[in-house]
Amino acid sequence: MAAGRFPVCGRKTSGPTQTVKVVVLGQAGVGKTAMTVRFVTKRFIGDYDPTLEAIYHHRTFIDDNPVQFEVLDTAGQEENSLALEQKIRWGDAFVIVYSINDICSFEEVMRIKFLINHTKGPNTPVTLAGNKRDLELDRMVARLDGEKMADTLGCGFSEITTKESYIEVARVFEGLYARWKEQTLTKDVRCRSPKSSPKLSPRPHIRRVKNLLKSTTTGKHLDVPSFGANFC
Ligand SMILES: Nc1nc2c(ncn2[C@@H]2O[C@H](COP(=O)(O)OP(=O)(O)O)[C@@H](O)[C@H]2O)c(=O)[nH]1
Ligand SMILES: [Mg+2]
Repeated sequence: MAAGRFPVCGRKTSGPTQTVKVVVLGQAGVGKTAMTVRFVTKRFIGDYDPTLEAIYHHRTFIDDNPVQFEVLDTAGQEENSLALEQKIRWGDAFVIVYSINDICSFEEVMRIKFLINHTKGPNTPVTLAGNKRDLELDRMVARLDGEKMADTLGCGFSEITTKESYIEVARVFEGLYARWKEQTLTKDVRCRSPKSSPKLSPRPHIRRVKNLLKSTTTGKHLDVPSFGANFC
């Protein structure tokens, strides 16, 4: 991708583009699609086909570094563990979404995290997002319970309202990126023997990702350009 396609923020950029593959997981109806589209376009769009499953490509800057997000928005419907595992295998980092007005969606969090641990290992970067904070009157999950759950599972936590705040949604992805980066750096330091080359192995080419996902999703790829400079 040409560097010139990045929004110009009047800042110097540093380093090559980093690509992070994020999988958005959670029960149907919690707002996964709304959240993903909000992140990518800044807009809140009320209703989506609940069976929609797609990968969104989004380029942005975080701390002056160009970052390419590839976000797999899962449908989360009647998902058996095996199908879910295939999608988890594809990702580098994960957002588990529940809805603060739906206790069942909160109970699902544990199962999803267990699957991530099982498939990718316990140190995989994960963040928990309690969505629909604007529906305070219908709240069924206390904020404290969300925090406790995140502590127990060893992941990040935030309560957000996708409907009312773009910035809260952006922070979820930004925070997850920070976790992923930290994790990747730690892994590099651990894996690099004194004699080995400091070169990082290249990330898989996008075509390979498409092939990888052919059997796991409906395979739609939406290349959505950044709308303005998100972090300017
Ligand atoms: N009140 C409120 N509704 C939301 C919010 N986020 C999503 N929704 C609504 O929740 C419903 C399900 O959203 P959707 O993104 O399709 O959920 P998904 O099945 O998890 O992808 C839609 O009617 C959205 O408009 C939010 O933050 N607040
Ligand atoms: Mg959806």
